[in-house]
Amino acid sequence: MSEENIRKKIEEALLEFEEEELAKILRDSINEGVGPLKLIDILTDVLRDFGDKFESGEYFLPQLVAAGEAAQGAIKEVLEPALKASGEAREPVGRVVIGTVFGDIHDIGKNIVGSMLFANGFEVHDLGKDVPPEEFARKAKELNADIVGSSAMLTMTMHEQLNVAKSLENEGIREKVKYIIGGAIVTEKWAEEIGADGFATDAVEAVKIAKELLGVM
Ligand code: B12
Repeated sequence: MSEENIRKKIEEALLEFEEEELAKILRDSINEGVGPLKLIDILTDVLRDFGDKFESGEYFLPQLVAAGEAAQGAIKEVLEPALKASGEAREPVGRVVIGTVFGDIHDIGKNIVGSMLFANGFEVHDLGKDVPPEEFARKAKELNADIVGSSAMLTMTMHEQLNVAKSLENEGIREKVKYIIGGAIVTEKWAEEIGADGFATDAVEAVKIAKELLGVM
């Protein structure tokens, strides 16, 4: 199968939210000798394209979310093990720990940010939703993360973003990591108030800021 064909099939599977079909396409391509790194490049390129189409209004949010989830599932199931086996793993541009703050179960935006960071070469450790502040700090320390990102969608839970900053201090890693925040209620003023290194109102901006903070082009 040519690269163009693989891309087309991946795109179709993502549009149909077919995680199993996607996994099959990736497995078949690997069996035909296509490297897992190449497949990640194709897959992330398709995801980036979906992101652009969402921004321009061509695709809708559920498509973006479902595509992101299907891609993440297939990457974990097929590509990550294949990469490990082939020894082809590349150095990530940075390591990110991300999650939705304690008391908050909104995770659609956070998942999109995670997918986009992954698509742009970051190693992403997603802690999920309703994550206690200490967990962000503990995981960031354990993994020697470069960036910690927290998402908050409720007025009621935004103070937890401050608690994450405090936990990073308590763990003694606040100076070592860049802390970025996001979510519908987050403003530049709030980011400044809690001493965050950056904030973003969408996933494209989040990638831009993450790269800038690490000096990656
Ligand atoms: C979907 C949704 C839900 C779903 C969540 C499903 C899920 N799996 O996420 C459900 C139904 C569960 C839900 C529940 C509730 N919700 Co709700 N929900 C929404 C809704 C409609 C959309 C949110 C969304 O997904 N937006 C789309 C994504 C793509 O945008 P985003 O989240 O903003 O993310 C982008 C950016 O913010 C940024 N970003 C996000 N995270 C991060 C992280 C980092 C590090 C960075 C850099 C950037 C970044 O990039 C993202 C991608 O572009 C909003 C309304 C709205 N318009 O925001 C209300 C809303 C957030 N919910 C609200 C409320 C009140 C609730 C409930 C309390 C309702 C209730 N009475 O039970 C519960 C809370 C439960 C809880 N404890 O969390 C209010 C919050 C009001 C406020 N100011 O506090 C809102 C604003 C609705 C409203 N107008 O009243 N909700």
